[in-house]
Amino acid sequence: MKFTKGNKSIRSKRSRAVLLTVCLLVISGLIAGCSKGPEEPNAPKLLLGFSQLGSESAWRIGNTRDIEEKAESYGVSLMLENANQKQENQIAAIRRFIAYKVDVIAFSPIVEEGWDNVLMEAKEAGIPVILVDRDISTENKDLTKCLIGADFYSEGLHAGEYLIRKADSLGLEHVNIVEITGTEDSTPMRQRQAGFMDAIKDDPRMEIIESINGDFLKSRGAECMRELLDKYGQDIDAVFSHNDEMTLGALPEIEEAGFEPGKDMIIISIDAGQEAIDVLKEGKINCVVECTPMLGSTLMETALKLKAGEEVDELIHPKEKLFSDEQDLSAMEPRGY
Ligand code: GYE
Repeated sequence: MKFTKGNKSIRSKRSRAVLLTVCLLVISGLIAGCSKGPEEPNAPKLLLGFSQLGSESAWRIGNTRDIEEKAESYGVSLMLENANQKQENQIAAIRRFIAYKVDVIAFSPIVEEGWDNVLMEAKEAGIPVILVDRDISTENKDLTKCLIGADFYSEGLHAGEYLIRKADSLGLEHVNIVEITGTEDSTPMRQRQAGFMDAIKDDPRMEIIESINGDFLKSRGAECMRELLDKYGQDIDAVFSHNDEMTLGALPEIEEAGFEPGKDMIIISIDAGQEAIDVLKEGKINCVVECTPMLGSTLMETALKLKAGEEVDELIHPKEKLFSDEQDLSAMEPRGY
């Protein structure tokens, strides 16, 4: 468990501070008849338990870093646990947060199903829960307070709309698409796929010849692409990859098979981390839909509101853009992830 402000010291600091406060109260009460003691100067405003799902991508690493930095700047004491891509580790982390009596729990669920029991335990303990990045699937809507994360459906939709524009500009009559998806049963996988399908479904040129699970990992992106190239070779016109990591794994495979990514095959990715943007500028990727990992400030503000007993918005989507070979990208700011 990573803990950014000494947890053990909090209790002993608290008991010393309580003793001090009591003494000060008695003295000041005796002298001036005053009944209010001073506040403990270094007390954290909030103790937040956050279960991160893993470190599979530049997106995820940027997201963890942003949450750590924002906890620091908002004066929030953060208990951070990394689940290394395992749901059972996330469930165990949430149970530890409950046992520790944190003020607020936040987590990025690796998949959508299977959270009801542990979230019921948090609810019974009276601890509010924030979903970060990904959603859960449950009948019981009041297990969590809100979701702070991207609109994955729109991301998929924008990716599909770009492909239609690109096919128009190249005058393509038929487009064979291979899709490399993210982690099965995760929100971004489900929603990006749904949005993309909806964007292309009424265009008779568009055909998804295969959809394959790349688990959001670079190594899997390479493996999937190798498999697809073996099967379909030059029949592949477009690759829709659910994240930059898998795209960056797939590109060398395409080159090794003797094709020029970005020219012989249209390459579409999601996240828009720095490395993918650099490759987009080189012309090997045609389009990257932005998905921002910078969710830390909104998370801290929302957690502080919940601690104060205030209402919060149920759904908070950050604003996101699309970067492609349709634009002049020479003056782009560094991405920060
Ligand atoms: O696109 C991918 C990461 O849930 C939005 O997870 C996130 C996705 C992101 O591993 O790179």
